[in-house]
This record gives sequence, C-alpha cells and structure tokens, in this order.
Amino acid sequence: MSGVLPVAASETVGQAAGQAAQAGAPTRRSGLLLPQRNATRDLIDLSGLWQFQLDPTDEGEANRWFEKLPAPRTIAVPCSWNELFDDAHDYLGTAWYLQQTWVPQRWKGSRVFLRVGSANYAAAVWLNGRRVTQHFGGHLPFVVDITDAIAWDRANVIGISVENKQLPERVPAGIANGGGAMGGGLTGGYPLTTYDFFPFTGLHRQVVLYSVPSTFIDDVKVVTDLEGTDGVVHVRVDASGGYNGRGIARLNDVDTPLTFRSGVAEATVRVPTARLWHPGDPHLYPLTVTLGAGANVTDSYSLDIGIRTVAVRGDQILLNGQSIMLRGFGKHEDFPINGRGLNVPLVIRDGELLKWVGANSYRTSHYPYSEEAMLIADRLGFLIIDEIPAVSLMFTDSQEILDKRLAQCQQDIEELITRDRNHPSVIMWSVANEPMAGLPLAGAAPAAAAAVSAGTKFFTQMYEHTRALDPTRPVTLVGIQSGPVEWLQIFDVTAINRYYGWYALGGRLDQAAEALSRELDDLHKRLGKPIVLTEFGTDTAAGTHSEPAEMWSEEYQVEFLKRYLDVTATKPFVAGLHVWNFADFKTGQGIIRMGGLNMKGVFTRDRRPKMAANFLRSRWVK
Ligand code: GCB
Repeated sequence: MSGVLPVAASETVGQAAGQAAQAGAPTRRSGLLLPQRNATRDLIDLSGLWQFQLDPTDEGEANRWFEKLPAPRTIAVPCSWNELFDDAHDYLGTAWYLQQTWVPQRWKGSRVFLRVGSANYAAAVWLNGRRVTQHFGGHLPFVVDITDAIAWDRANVIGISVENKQLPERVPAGIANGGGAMGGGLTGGYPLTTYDFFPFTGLHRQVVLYSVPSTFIDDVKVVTDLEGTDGVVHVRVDASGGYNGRGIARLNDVDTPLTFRSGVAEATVRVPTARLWHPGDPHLYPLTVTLGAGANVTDSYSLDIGIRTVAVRGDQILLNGQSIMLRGFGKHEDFPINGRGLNVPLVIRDGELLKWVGANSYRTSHYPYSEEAMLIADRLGFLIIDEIPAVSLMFTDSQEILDKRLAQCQQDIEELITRDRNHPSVIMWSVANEPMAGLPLAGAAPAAAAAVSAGTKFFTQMYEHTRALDPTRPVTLVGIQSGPVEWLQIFDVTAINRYYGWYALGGRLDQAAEALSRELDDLHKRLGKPIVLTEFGTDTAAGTHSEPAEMWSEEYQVEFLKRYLDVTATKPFVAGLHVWNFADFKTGQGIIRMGGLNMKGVFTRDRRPKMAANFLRSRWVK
C-alpha cells in the first residue's frame, strides 16, 4: 500500500538555476492548485486583449515599459506572438505585455495572487511599477502573492516581460555558437534550436488574479490505492499560516473529519466497491476539502479524483493490477495562428479524434500541456506520459552548463508534479526526450564515454528526485535511436523512439521491420522492463499517393505503421505504441521540413485524417 506523497519544495525563490538573482517576491512551488471560484474564493481571468511591444534592444526595463509602452500594439492573451505579426515571426527576444485591471473592493481582507499559466521561456512581472516575481521555464504555472502591492482606488497596471532566448544553459538548451559552420539548428533549420518544433513564444496560457481567505487551503494531495474491491483514498491538505483547527474531506457525499496541526491534515477514506478509473470507464469522484465545518467553513477547494493504481511488474505496466497496452501518440500543442497558445476548442477536438482513432494514451511531448488538456484526459480516459521540457539535452557540454540544466530540470519536475499529481490520467513521468552523448544519428560512432557517464549521473539524480516527489508512479526517459542503453537502465519503463524505415533504412520496410524486431528483443533481454515505443513515424504529405508505397506518400505511412504494429504484436513485453505524431506541426524552416512542417502527423495540422488515421482506427477500435 502506498503512502501519502511527501510535500514538494515550498516557498522557493522564483529564480531558476544559473540565472543571476534579481529582486522579486518568492514564487511558490507548493500550491499550484488550479484557481477556482466558490463561496470563499474568487478569480478574474485577464484573457483577452493586451498591449504589446517588442524590445529587441532590451531597453524596456530601464525605460519603465512595465508602466507604459511607448508604441504599443494589441495582442491576444493567451497566444504565441509568432504567427500573429510578420515582424515577430522568428523573434525570440524580449517583448512586453501590459494590462490594467481594477481589483474589486470585496476582495479586501483576502490574500490575492497573480498566476501566469505559462510564459515561454523567461518572464518577469511588475505590478504598479514594482517588480513582483520572475520565472524561468515555459509550460508551467507560477504564482505570486500580490496582496500588498494592490491599488484599491484605481486600475492596477500589470507588466510582464517575456523572452525565449536560446541560451545553452536553458532547458531545452539553445545553440551556443550560432549554429556552427552551417549556421543551422539541430535539424539544420532556422530559428536555431536543438529541437525541430517551432520555438513559439509568448504568454501561452491564462493570466489570472485570484483571491483566497487569509487562512486558506494551499495544497491538496490525493493518492489512491485498492484493497480488494474497495478504493482507499489518502488525502493530505496543506493550509496556510500553520492552521490548527478542523476541516472536512467530503468524498462522494461522505464526510471525513480533518484535524489540522501546524497547517497539515491527513485522512484515509475508504470507498466500498469503488468504481475504478480506467480508459474504458474514466469514472471520477467529487472531492471537496474545507477548513472549518458546517456554517463555519472558512475555505474550501473541490476537485474530481479517479481511484486507480499504476505499477510496473516485470515487463508489464499494470493499471488497477491488470496489464495495460498504451495505444496513442506523441503530440504537440500547436495550431495555426495560436501557435502554442491555449486553444480550448482544439483540446476538445483532439480528445474527440483520439477517441475516434481508438487511442487510450498520449505523451505530452515535449513539455507539460495545459491544465485543460489534463482535465480532458481525466474525463475521457487517456493515460498520460507527462513530460518536462528536457528535449535534446547534450552531454558533451561543460559540467558548468550541465549543472545549470540539472537545476532547471529539477525545478521543472517539482513544478510539474505539484501541478499534475492529482490527475488519475497521469500514469508516468518522463524526465527527458532524446538526450544525447554525441551527434544524433551518428549511429556507428561509439558515444563518448565521458558524456555517457555525465548523463548517467544526471539521470540517476533526476530519477531519484522524481521518485522522492512521487513514489506512486513509474518514471521514464525517452531514448534516441543509437543512444546509450546505460541511461535507459536507470528507469522503470524503457521508452524509445525508433525510425527504422525513415531516418534509417528509408524505403526498405522489410529490413526496417527486421531491425526493429532484433533491437526490441535485444533491449528486452538486457533490461527486462516493459518497452514503450514512444515515437515511430514517417513524414507524409497529405494527398501524395504512390504504388508501390514510396517515402512521403500516404501509402508508405500506412505500410510503415503496419510493420511496426505487426512486429510489436509478437512481443508481449511491448507495453505501448505511440505513433509520431498525432498531427502535423510547425517547425523551423529547413531542408528536411517542407513548408516549415513536420508532416509525421496521422492528421494534418488542421486535423483532417490521412489514410494512416483510418488504418489505425481499423486496428485500434474494437
Ligand atoms: C524525434 C524527436 C521529435 C522529432 C522527431 C522527428 O526523435 O523526439 O521531437 O519531431 O524525431 O520527426 O524527427
């Protein structure tokens, strides 16, 4: 039986690894609870039109652009800026966002927080001319207490600077030397990045103000277990200010008393003959926790939970004690115009299409997705491999740089687990995608021993850190083709990306299938763990056809997928198949990405099915 999760790092100064310390209030790493409105809490969503200005010479701070922009234009929040303005298409430097809002008088006496859902990559926030916080790392929320900086008699001015400079110490890392002799990114493209997806930039999710009572529920942690047919739900509630008093955990209309000591209360609630959460029946139970009880409730917070267990036994992944096969995709948050900005209708549509094609799972490649996406996964029953933005980490870099990246990765996983741990859909954490001990696809060249051992040290630390934060879920790392097996060895589940038949053995699908089969058997023999193929796919120009099947045609994509599905069907240790990719997505410009697109989608960028989508549906829908 698993215990209640330990507390995540709390009250951490909002300063990332390797960044010079700057004035700013603490950014809280506990209490990333999704803000909600109820009898004791309120919120103002600042989504909509903001003022905006590019700052290519980084003069904004000195000239107080956080109070007034000299030449503003209007932008949408949330949204990436790149597909809105032609002069900002490839711009990754600093830009400024400005908004004004009154704070209602009825919030006086409450604590008020400002929460930024995702600013990619680095952001600093000013309120009424005062710098209140900063944050490094896109895709995860940060929160700052602004109670003492609020003006009650006029509109409050919120200024946010955002930049996505591709610096080597960041995660993902930038390219240090201007791209070397060829002046290109990892895939030869522009902008210069170490990954192929487009480096969309901006305020990507909502900016909200929310109020809570002066003593409030700061965090809720739920861990579920099974005893026979009963569900056992461990609830831990953290309250602010060392609260000592009573409360209630109401699960499915049954009240369990909570007793807080020094701000912490724990309870174990039994749910007789529980309806377990799983993809075929993603049943959710409502949970509300309160401070105080009856007429004296001073704060409450509600969420839906799923009762389920996840485990790895031998070479199987178990959901509720039963072996489960993950069927689905690697995805991206990507759509025309919005870029990586939150697009709620798209989250819903993708959920529908995932169901239509018969998927039960996906990976949040290559960064954490929106909280809306996680809620939809809970409700529709998708098994999520939840990944931090650690894509293409290179271990031939200096120790100083590796140390800075490690600190950023640790911050990312702490924030991700704090945000997502209560989602039943999340079944695994992924701490990296395709780390490298040398140039990619240099298959024949043995990886440099020093780089392999630097990576082994790095990933052992990441594994241990992640397990300490959440002992209830397996942890994985997604390995690149020809990458070091030593790194895979550290993790609970072997996750690998393979492109036999595309980047290797292109056009030779029979040989590709044989190579895949051999390597899977070999890896299983060496590691003895479940293997998830987290990427396999071919670029496919929708509407291009050929007989016999040739690369880039829809027929080739179908044939390729058929081989992979057939080979893996004979290997019971293969516990998951994630096709790369769910949909075509935007990349930089380069000679291997026609039209600035990665076309390995089984749907087009605007979500029309290619032949491959129908093929997968014919295999996956029972
Ligand atoms: C990979 C990467 C993914 C790329 C993909 C490709 O291995 O993990 O980010 O998009 O290959 O299509 O090249």
